Amino acid sequence: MNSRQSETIWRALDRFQIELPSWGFANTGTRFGKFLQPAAATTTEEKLSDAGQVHAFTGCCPSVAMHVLWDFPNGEADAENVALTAARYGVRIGAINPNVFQDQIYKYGSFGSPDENARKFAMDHMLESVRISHRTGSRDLSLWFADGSNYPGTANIRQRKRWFEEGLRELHQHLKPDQRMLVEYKPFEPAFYHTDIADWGMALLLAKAAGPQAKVLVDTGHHYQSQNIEQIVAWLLSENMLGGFHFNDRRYADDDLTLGSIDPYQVFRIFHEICFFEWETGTRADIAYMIDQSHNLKPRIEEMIQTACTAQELYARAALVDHESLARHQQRCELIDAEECLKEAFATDVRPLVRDWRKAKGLPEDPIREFRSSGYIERVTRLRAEKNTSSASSYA
Ligand SMILES: [Mn+2]
Repeated sequence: MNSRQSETIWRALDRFQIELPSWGFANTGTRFGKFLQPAAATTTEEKLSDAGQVHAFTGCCPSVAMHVLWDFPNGEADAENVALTAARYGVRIGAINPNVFQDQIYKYGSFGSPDENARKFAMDHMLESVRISHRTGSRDLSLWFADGSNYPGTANIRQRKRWFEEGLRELHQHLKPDQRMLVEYKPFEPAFYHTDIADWGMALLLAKAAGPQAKVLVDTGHHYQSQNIEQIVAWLLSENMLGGFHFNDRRYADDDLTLGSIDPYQVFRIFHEICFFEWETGTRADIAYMIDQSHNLKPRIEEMIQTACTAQELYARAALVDHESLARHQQRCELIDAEECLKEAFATDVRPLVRDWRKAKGLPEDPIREFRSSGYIERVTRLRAEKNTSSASSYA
């Protein structure tokens, strides 16, 4: 590796940060059940403490996405306290995730429900989430809707779209000028016939209808088999509508597996489209990288460290693509040479340089090993084991 390449990797590592999900530290599972871990976080404070560990050992996870229903049991009243707690553990509050799918009132939807009371209930929760974001200093409001229907003919799809447009437009008016709302899409589940925001095109149209501070959020697990996610990313970039990612990997459906565990080349290709865009335009894309994973078997903190390190490596490899050569080969339709530009960067082992970078930043060269020997897990297991013996009722 020449010095120009090392510099490229170094700069990439300096700028790459990825947000942790608070719900990734609690006992989560599948719809068939949960296997409880004695060290899993049982309170908001414990989640933030665990997130603080991930950041302390990796140096690239300074913020934590929060889930309003699970992390702010008293709603707005908890906001300042949660923000202070985060600071005490060396992290800050990131994206605020409202929950408009768990309450019984949402049986037939939230913003898309035919029941006016359900739509109003959802809006009230959204507005409280915005107020929470103001008090925690969070920039992004991250929106995912479980709305949809299970059987043909049971829902007025166009009417529901109008309700979504109205709801999102109203919500947008409550954002501060520097805030954003991110609209996430998902093709199916929990609804199995239609979901109201099923793909990136629908999310894009709704974000545009909502207002200029609304962008699209791409959850990598929310696509059909073999869908070209990096093309979606390239299109959203060119429209200045890519707001952020929920990263995870999948094999069959929305499996929420560890990023890059099944198809690291997919993650690399997504990062490549972003780095290529930035090289070509000379601008930094304003993208919130977030993890949205649920590990029912792996130890949670270690898995988050593993995810952050994987993301760093894949991002660094994508930054390594020789953009000048690639652009030239593309222009001349030199197919093999162009493709090899990507493969060359993807095949580069950046791990020695990542270790050097960590050393220079005062971070452990091997974060997982260092975390294991820190004694943290043994300590929190003693404190939490008993609380973790009874099955919690909510998802996280
Ligand atoms: Mn997601």
